[in-house]
Amino acid sequence: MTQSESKKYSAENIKVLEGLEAVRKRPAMYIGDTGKRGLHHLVYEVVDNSVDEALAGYCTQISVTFNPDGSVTVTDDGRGIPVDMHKEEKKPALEVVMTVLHAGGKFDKGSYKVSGGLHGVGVSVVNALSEWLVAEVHRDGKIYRQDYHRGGVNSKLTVVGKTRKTGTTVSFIPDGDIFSETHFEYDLIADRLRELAYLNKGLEITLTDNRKEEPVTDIFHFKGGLADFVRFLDEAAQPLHAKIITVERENTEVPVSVAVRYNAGYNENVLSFVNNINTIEGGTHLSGFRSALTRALNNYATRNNLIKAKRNEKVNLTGEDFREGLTAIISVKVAEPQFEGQTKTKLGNGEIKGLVDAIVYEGIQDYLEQNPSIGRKIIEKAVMAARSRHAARKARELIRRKSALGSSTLPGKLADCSNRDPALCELYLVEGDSAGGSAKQGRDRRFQAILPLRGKVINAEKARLDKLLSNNEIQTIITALGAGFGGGSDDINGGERSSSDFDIEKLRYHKLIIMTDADVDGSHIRTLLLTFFYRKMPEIITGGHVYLALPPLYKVRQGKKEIYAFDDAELERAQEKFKRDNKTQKIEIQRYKGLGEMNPEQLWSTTMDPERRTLIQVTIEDAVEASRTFQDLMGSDVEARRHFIETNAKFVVNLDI
Ligand code: 0RA
Repeated sequence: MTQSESKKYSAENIKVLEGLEAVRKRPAMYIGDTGKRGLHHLVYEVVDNSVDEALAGYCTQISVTFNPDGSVTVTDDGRGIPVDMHKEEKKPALEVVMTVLHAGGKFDKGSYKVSGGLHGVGVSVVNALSEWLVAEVHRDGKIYRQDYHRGGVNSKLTVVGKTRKTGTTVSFIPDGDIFSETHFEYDLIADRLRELAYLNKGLEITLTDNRKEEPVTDIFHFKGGLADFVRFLDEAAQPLHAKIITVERENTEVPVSVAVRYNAGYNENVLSFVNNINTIEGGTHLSGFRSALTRALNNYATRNNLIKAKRNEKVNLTGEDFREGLTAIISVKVAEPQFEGQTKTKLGNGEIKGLVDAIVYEGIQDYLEQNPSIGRKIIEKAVMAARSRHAARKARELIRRKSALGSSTLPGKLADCSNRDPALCELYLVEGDSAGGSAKQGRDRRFQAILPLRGKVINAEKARLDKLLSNNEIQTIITALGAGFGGGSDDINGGERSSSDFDIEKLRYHKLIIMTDADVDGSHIRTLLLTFFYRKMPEIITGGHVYLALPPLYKVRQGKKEIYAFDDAELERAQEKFKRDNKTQKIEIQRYKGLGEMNPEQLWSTTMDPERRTLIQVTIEDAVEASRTFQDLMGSDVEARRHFIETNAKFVVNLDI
């Protein structure tokens, strides 16, 4: 290289760095945050590129490996990122892809690119946020390699060997200057890779952890695609029909793939994806699917005269009735998706609704004609759902009539607070009358309300809606919250919105704090409450209104000094501190078996005083995991439930992020 050439090279290099420097300055703009989520997003970004190559039909295997040095390696057997000279940039294409922000688009292969959300920011962003990154390409019989450092090049593109294969390997180690956490979590990555393998039938994805002495490997490879995904989601459920209904239309502009199965339960579990992204907020593809499902099933029922109404009864099957016990996945590929909504996970493209509707309608209709026994079972179940819906409406109206009379009909057990601004008010849902009594005495009555729960909380996963609504504790909670219940159905028959429908704007407390004993019964009640909220008022969880109180497990005392310990490690630390301070005096440990053992002042100071308490916010990060977790715990499968209760501690961890 001549003097001037090298100058020019470095000058261009600086220009490159300017682009990626923006990424290093404001990483959150590109990957959401610099914590655990953002860190894992780096891996997803690299894997997404390989999946794109698979979608284009050139790659069948992807592997992800965690290395002992903390780096991660992603390999695919695609065509390999091109290495020829890029005309405008005058650099190898690979280098451009790795060092120029948003260069990926210039190599558009006509596959389904993603826009919006955090996906598709480009592998150069990963490079920018890595202490080092190495790219290796197998192509044209040669192995090419280039090294990078914090987004800049560290070596020229070099041929390092010969090969008969094709493919791309990217290894990188996240930059500790950028990320607050640099440890990749196996389970988190495994969940996403498993999901990708379900969504891309036949694609084999291998995950390996070489960081421990005993390496761990999982191979995700599903010949059944979405049908296998439905089976996985419904592991703990009792299927209404063994065979899974599938509709697949691959060779069109908007490929659509759907898998549907009904189970004996009452809940709806529908996941939707656009270009492999989980559209948590739904969108036009989901609307199209729902309306097609309702119409296809209703037409089938009418045509085959399957609705057997009793005397004086009018059975009118709505979308809601066809969603009871429904587990379904819908996956579409859209060339230019418009993502909307709070979390940019709602598909906005209007044209997709009709397209999906037409494909699904025809597919389900064909399927039912060929599988009449499945059709009959589904209609029978929907008819029962319709009957239950009518009974539930009556129960709901009863609740509405009660609450319409104003605050004088607030439940008698509720000790309300004096403040009327919901944003400042908290409701403690307390297990048992005795703890409820202490909480009432210990609270700050200006903004803390107490609702003791005495009876059994009904299992929202197993109970029919009408039964759920006739349960005392559930009625009390609904009335105390003041936000109504149910409604919001978008079925084709117009829905039945009424003033008793759930309306989060009317929520009387913006913090709902579940306070239960730290024992099996306590965790059971807590889970039942969370199941109810999750299934019937998910808005209060996604709105961040639900919390768990964390009462101390121990009181450690030496003379007049007391320390509360919230776990065993804290207990140990407290004992050590006392021993250090005073070797001779006796240390007493009291283990709290229940909240009721604390007097009002103790309950206030440890668990209720906003200055000193610890609250755990309940969020639903991963809808797939959450629905499985709740099903495992609360569904009708006894073995799964036992297993769940045995590993109960994990439950809180899963929910609270
Ligand atoms: C652009 C063009 C071609 C392949 C790729 C990109 C490609 C990118 C990645 C990222 C990870 N793995 C990848 N594999 C391929 C195809 C060029 C050609 O051979 O025609």
